[in-house]
Amino acid sequence: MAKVYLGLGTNLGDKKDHMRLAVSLIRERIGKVVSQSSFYETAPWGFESENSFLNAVICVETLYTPLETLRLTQKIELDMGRTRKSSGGVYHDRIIDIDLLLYDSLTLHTPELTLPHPLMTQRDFVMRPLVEIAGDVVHPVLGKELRLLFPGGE
Ligand code: PH2
Ligand code: MG
Ligand code: MG
Repeated sequence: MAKVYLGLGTNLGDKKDHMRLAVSLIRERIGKVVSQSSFYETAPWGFESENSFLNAVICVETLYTPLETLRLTQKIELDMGRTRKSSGGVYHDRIIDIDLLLYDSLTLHTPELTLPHPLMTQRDFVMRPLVEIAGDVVHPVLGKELRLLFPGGE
């Protein structure tokens, strides 16, 4: 069984509802949700929008490979009504975004998927919830506990 950390984000409509639905679809389709952070209200990062985000991180135990997990999360995004996909660092408002952050201590570089998520340590909206549930997990590339990589952590 692999432990995968997923980052969830939404900035449209009933955000709490979208978060709860995403978590239950992940539980049904991907595996047991073994921990879940609080929901954090955050300002849009990397683009302008009047819609603030709700962000959270969950840890899921799964039998799926990283690429299978990616495809399953993308299908959940589509089924929940996500229309536009971010590409080339251009972001849009969204009903739900599910990102693979860490998959055990695996490092992976493919056109479809890079693990750990290459931008995660730069994003407070990822690191704050991630450190809440996985502060003692070691970043597979940087070799440090996550709580040491987050400015607010100690
Ligand atoms: N996701 C992005 C870009 N910017 N900002 C916040 N606050 N939360 C997000 O989840 C987020 C973002 C790309 O997926
Ligand atoms: Mg994202
Ligand atoms: Mg995404």
